[in-house]
Parts: sequence; structure tokens; C-alpha cells
Amino acid sequence: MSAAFKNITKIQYEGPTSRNPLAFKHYNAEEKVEGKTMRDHLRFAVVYWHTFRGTGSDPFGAGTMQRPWDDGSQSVENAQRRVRVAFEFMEKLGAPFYAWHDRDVAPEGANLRETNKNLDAIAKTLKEEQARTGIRLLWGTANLFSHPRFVHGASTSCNADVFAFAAAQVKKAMEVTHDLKGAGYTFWGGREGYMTLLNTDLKREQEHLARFLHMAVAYKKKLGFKGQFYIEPKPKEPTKHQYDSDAAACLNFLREHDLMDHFKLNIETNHATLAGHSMQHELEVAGSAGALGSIDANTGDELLGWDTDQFPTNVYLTTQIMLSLLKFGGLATGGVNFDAKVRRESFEPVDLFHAHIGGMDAFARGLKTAAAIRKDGRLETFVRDRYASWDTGIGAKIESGRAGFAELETYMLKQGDAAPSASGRQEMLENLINEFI
Ligand code: XUL
Ligand code: CO
Repeated sequence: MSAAFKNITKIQYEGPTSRNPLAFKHYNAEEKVEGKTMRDHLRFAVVYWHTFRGTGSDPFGAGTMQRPWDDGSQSVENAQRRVRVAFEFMEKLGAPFYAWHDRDVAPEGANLRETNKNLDAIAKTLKEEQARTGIRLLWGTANLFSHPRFVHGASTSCNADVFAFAAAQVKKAMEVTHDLKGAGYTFWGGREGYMTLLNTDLKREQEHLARFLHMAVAYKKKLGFKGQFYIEPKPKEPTKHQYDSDAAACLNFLREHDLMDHFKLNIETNHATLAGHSMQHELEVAGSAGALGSIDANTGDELLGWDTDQFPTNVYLTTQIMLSLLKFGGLATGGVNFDAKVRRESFEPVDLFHAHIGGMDAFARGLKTAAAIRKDGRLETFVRDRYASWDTGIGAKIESGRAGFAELETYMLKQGDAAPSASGRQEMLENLINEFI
């Protein structure tokens, strides 16, 4: 067992009056909300890539993170030590899940065979630590964007060999995810897009992406992996345009290529805002299509136009997220996955605790607030009543397919004009939400 955080004991729930920065004020894992514990509602997950591999480097400067347990080498021993530290952290935090890319947990070797061997060695350590702590893998994924071979993308590369490499890599990552009993597997198209259309056969690249996903579906069946597949929408960065640009584009792609039955969406806040949408918009689009699977919880900065991946602390945002999640039946296989990183200036190990505690408390408040709004019922009643004209008369006829243009013309000629509409009451509803925050 590792002891990297010697001065930190298990983070406890101390309630809203506590002034202890290393305590939960709102996240009380056992407390029930709408008949289910907060732990089961929120299914918090820690991401390996930011929390244990983030260096704090940015385009203007080197890494700043103090991680005394990490010798900075690419050795398997260093990677194993890191796993022990990661589980010490997650255990003390009380996070029930974690998520990784293959290349965050294990170093790349000189060739694919060696790389796979490294991954096997680390998977063994991950398995031991999962068994020791009971912490589970929310999802695994393959990093198909960092290595220079993926310069033109992975499954959408112009180089067929790169497609083959990516397929072999995903096959292995799926096997390890399956072996670690992962609840899911995520596809984020890191470089599946283009920098310029001048050199791009968009149709061919999209067909290759679909073929790749079909191969993954087939291999999933062969492997007997029962976890959920997710696609994670993001409009741009690193490429100028990514094919999985937002929830609607992903759903259209999945439908066009007959993949709808096999994938759900993993919606990320900062990706939604980069797409020019709100997180709640993306959740509603995914949820309405029955494809809301999981969320990557973070937030951007309104003044910065890139993926800053900050920890979410805005209670208004978490309330909106939880309203949508509860409406669509909650997280089944998915979780609230903190795809977020501490700021470059927050370089001490303890900052990792502050960041996650803040995110978990913000979501716990969002959950409780959303549940209170639902119990109050005024918001739901308002929305239902707003559509009352569809419940009877001509509205019911249209919805049930019993009226066409000719019937509607006859109806409207008789009526003379549409009945007056009621106010949308946006301001009243915004005030209503604030009653609960
Ligand atoms: C990148 C991003 C990824 C995915 C997993 O913006 O969100 O970390 O979550 O590949
Ligand atoms: Co993400």
C-alpha cells in the first residue's frame, strides 16, 4: 500500500457548517435522495490522465506539478508505483470509480508487442488495487492521438497502416477493460477530423470511422464484453473540426451507419460549450434520443476559447445537469467522471483533494437542489401545462397521426385564427430555480 498522502486521512462528510477544507460539506455518500444513495446517483470517477499524468505544462511553459512519487521515467516500475498512489488517493477521497487511457497507465514500448506487455504488467497492478479497495473501472479507452503516428488521425487517417495500428490498440484496450470488469468503454475521436478540407476526403474518412466502430462492436461480441460503448462528442481541438462534433452530429452519424443500438453518448461540459451549446442542451439532445450514457464533468472558462478542463464548482450548472440526468432516469452504467485538471498554479498534491472535493460537493448540491425542484413540482407542472393544447382536440389528433394538412386547413378555416398563446414566463422560471439554490 502506498503512503504518498501521509497527512491526509479519509475525507469525511462534516456537513454544510464545517470549515475544514478537507471535508465534504454536501456529498454524503450514504444519504438518500429520491430513494437512492448519493453514491449510486453520482457514481463519481477520477480520471487517470489529468490527475496522475497531468504535468501542468502549457504551450508557454514546462510542467509545474509536484508529484514526489513519480520519478518522471517511462519505466514500468514507476507506472506501478503511480497506480498504488492513485488508489491511495481514490480510496481516501471515497471515489467509487476511475477511468483511464491505455497510455496513461502504462508506458509505450519500442513496438506494439512490447507496449502490450507493459500494459499487461500494469493491468495486473490495477487489478490488485481494484480488489484491495473495491474501486471499479468506469470505462477504459485508447489514446489514439498523442503519438506522432496519429498525426492525420487514427481510423480516419489517410494511411491504412495507421488504421490497422489503431484497431490493434483498441482491441487490446478493450481486452484489458474487460479483464478489469470495466462498466464501459469510450471512443473519443482525438484526431478524427481534419485541419484543412484541401487535403481531405471527408466521405471516405467518415466511412472508415464507421467501419472501425463496427469492428469494435463485432469484437465486443466476440470478447463477451457486456460494458456500455460510449462516443464522446467534441467539436474541435486538436483538429479544426472533429467528426463527432456534438451530440446531434454523433446521433446522426450513428443512425447513418447503423450503430445506434451499440453506443450511448458521454457528454462533457467543456466540449458542449466549445460546440456553442450548453451542457444541458447536449444532455437533453442525448437523453431525448435514449442515448444519454455518462458525463465527463468539468467546466470551461467563458473568457478562454479552448478546453480548459476545470473542476466544476458552479452550483447552477450542476443543478441543471442533475435536473436532466434525473429526468432521463439517471446514470445506469455511466458516472460523473471528473475529466478535469488542477490549474498549473495549483501544483501541490493536496490540490488534487481540494479539486475533487469541490467537484463532488458541487454535484451533491446540484443533486439535492434538482430533487427539491422536482419535489416542489411547479417547474414540471408549468412545462406540462404549456403543452396542454396537445392533450385534447386538434393537438391530440395531430400527435396521434389522425390529421393531415387538409384536415388542419378545414379546422383552421372554421376557427379563423390560432388561439392566443400564453407567456413563456422565462423570468418567473429563472426566479423559481433561484428559490432553491
Ligand atoms: C479530451 C477528452 C478526453 C476523453 C477521453 O478533450 O475529453 O480526455 O475524455 O479520451
Ligand atoms: Co472527456
